[in-house]
Amino acid sequence: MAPTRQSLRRHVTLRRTALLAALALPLLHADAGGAPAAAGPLPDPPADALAGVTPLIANVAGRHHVSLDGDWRAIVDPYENGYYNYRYEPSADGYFRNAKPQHPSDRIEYDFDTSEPLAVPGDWNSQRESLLFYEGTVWYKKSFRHSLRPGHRLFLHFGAANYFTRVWVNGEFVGDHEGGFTPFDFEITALVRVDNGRRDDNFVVVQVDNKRRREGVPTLNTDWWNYGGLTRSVRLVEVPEVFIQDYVVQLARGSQGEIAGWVRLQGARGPQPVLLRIREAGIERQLRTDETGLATFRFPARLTLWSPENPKLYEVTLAAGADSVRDDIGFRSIETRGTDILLNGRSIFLRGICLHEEAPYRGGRALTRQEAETLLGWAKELGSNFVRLAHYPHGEEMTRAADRMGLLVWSEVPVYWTIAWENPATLANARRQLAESIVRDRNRASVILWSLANETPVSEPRNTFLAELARTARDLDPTRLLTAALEHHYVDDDTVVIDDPLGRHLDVIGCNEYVGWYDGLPAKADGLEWKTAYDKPLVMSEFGACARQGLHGDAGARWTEEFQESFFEHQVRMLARIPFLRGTAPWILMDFRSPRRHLPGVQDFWNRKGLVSDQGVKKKAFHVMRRWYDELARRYAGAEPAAATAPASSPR
Ligand code: GCB
Repeated sequence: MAPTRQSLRRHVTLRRTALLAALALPLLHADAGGAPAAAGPLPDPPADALAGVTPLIANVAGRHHVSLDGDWRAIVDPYENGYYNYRYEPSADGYFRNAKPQHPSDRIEYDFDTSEPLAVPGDWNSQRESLLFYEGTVWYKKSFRHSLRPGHRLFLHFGAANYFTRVWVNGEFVGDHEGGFTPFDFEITALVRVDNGRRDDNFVVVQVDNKRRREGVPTLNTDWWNYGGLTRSVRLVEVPEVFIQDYVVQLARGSQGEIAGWVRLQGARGPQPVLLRIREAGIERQLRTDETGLATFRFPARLTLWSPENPKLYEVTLAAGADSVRDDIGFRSIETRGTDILLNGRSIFLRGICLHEEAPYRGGRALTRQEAETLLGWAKELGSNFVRLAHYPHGEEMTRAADRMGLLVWSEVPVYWTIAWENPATLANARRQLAESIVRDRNRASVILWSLANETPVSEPRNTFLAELARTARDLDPTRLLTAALEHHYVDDDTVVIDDPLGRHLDVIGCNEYVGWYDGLPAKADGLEWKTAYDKPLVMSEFGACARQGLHGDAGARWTEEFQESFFEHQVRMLARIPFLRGTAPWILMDFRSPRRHLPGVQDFWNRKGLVSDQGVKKKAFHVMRRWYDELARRYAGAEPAAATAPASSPR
């Protein structure tokens, strides 16, 4: 018998509680001096921090799954008539029932099966002209058959849905999710009807609402398109009763010759054996979980390290009972020492570029593997070894492609501009999104930086909020570096200082500056001196100027390619003078849609700061950066392993 909505709600709550334990993972970490400490669990994050996080199954693509991608029937519902009755109370007969008239006199005022479809994954804005600016609810429905093997469990997994999502299976509520860019899943084992040969045995109905919310993450105001919908893949993931929920396999922090990590099983009663194999490296380890389903490990290994020059990935397999998972994982170390960033012990300069998750040529949100590779290919042509994935977690195709292509990644959460710092629900939401993105990507060698925020104004409530986020990130991943895109201020006409108190919690200081665009004219950069309150590496995480591709004129004429080119020439000269600079990420690789950009004939709802147009045509400024990056690559190529005069560290 299918559970009632009440019993299911209880079930979901119980399941989530179990996940809190799962996310409170034991992590292998080093002390601030960089010497690897003995393996041991970190204190659990406070329960409230991760409340509501769904039991994320890591690496769903690497498991037995059935894709629900393709056409879904869709109903555009700006007044949420499918959820509320005429008193604006939740209705028992909402569209999630997927009701059908049983008699000619029945009155049912919706019908999924005759409604126009929308493609999943995909945003709705770029699929129908009438939805370009739409912000509100769309209902999605998909029927599916599934033969659940005996002794197996079924999860419904969403790569992402923007922004607030409610999910029902066969008319039963299974859960909701807030946040537009991170994965979530629900167990539906008890709800799914066993296949009896009919195509429409089961149906899933999803309400996706992309209305902006003041208390949301992000909040009301951004500079990117609010693409709504089921923007990433939807999958049924079938796992045995006892299954590998999550794992971390990476170099021990501070080491280049030891692997450390853990595997977590769900559903195990008592200790279980787990096999870890990295065939190419001759590694085969028999592990054993403890009473809670957790196995930790640490052992020496001789590996070819992952780097942008040689993005070596090893096939890693984990097997436990009837379950097994396969992943491609690279091994590298990342640390800081003073103002240096050390990759595999050598000082590097992050020759970066910022990217939005917007498809080249066609526009819109969802990125295929090929589109991710096109964007990252342009980054490589620029001479980059680094990308800033702004301003929210991009799809997994992107970080997987970065792993394969050898691009270091800055990953961030949409804590952008003016968040409701004093609202505890907003903080909980931001922590969940951060946790979900870390849980998804902490086996990606490419990801070296978790960024907590972008251009957030300093205040006590904001500092407290972001310090909490820093703690969440450290708890979930003590091996990567923390950063944030900070603001700066002038102490006199020629001196700019970065001293945001958040810097105390970061390993790498990010800073956005628009000297020569929002702040004076390009030549202003020539006389500026930069100072910092921190003995830490600086990454200039944004600087840029708009140019409409193909618009030419004098270097003094805004919006022309020549103005943008001259802007970058002045910038490069200024940046080259900053002694503690260890990375740059100009704003931005490709022009992108923005509802804030209105200048007719120039912007037309596009932010034109791209170094390439949305059609992939390079602007003149592209070549200025390219030349500088070539020079930097040569300069850093011979960097010796950093002398261990001071301990490498990530202050905590
Ligand atoms: C910024 C923001 C970025 C904007 C950019 C701009 O500082 O971080 O999201 O798109 O400036 O173009 O103004």
